[in-house]
Amino acid sequence: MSNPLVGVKNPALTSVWIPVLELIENATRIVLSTHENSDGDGLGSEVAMCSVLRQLGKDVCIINPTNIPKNYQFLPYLSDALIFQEDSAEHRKFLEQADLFMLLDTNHIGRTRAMKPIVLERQKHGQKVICIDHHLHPEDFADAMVCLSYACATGELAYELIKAMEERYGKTLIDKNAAIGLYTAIMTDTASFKLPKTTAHVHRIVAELLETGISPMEIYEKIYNTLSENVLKLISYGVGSVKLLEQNMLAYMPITQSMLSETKTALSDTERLLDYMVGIPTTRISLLLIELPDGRTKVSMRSRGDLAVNEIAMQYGGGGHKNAAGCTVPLPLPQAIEKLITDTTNLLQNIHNN
Ligand SMILES: [Mn+2]
Repeated sequence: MSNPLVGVKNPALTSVWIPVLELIENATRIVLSTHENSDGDGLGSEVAMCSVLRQLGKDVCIINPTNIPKNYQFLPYLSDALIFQEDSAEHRKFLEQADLFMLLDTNHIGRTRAMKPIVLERQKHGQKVICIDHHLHPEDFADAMVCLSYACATGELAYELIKAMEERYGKTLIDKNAAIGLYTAIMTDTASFKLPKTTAHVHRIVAELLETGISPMEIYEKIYNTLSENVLKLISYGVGSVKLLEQNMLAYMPITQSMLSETKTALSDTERLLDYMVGIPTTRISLLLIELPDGRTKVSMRSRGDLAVNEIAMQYGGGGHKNAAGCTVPLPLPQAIEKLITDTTNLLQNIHNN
């Protein structure tokens, strides 16, 4: 297995991609996948890779562990994507017959849920595994892994890979479909080009994508302007339950199962609730705590500056980035709130004392 590359700044990109390019070249049937509860980055990167690999004559199938959120279903190729069912012989066949499994936007194979044991078993019999991601702390499971945390999105790395493929095959591969995927990946993971990793280089990539003729307004409309009356009601409940602590440096929003059931909304409808707390300029840490049906609590965190909330997430088996992380705490909502308030208050105080 190759050594994962983590946090390398300005790597000699072509050489980084050589093991990946070789595995792709030798593959005929390729399965693309991303993490459970997929997002715009994972899905957009799948879409881009699907377009490019099909242009190279590969047999490509997208298989995801969980449903594709409604607002991303407009993306090309996703209407044919499989949502993996463990008991489906057909799904297993697609996964088992692939000679290459390409995982995007997570570096933990467990986040493919029921696909994990099958992929690892097939790997023992020669199926190759590629992992492309930009999160910290990768697991060592892939035959070729490019995990670079300087990247604003997996889509940025998928772009670099596609450029390396263009060079290798001497042809243009970023068509409109690939550009829609990459644009979606980068736009969503940079929170519309405003998070810290949105470099001049990222804007140059986006400029190239726009030159294919894609419409930023149309993509934004489809992904973000999707509020329903139900979601609006959930937002009002959420915003109404925000609490501010520590001189307004810490904000948290509890979401109960009854709020979700009363408003007929789902976990995926809670995605942007954090923005209301981040929008308060005094907040250094914002927490969204969602009561799960099984009694545990899903926690999403955002922070500003040097406050590494991924370290808190890791204590509960989660992870993410320094300023954006998540985990599932094995406690009911009220206890999880208490625990997370203690953890985040300690983090705030440690920073203050240093
Ligand atoms: Mn990502």
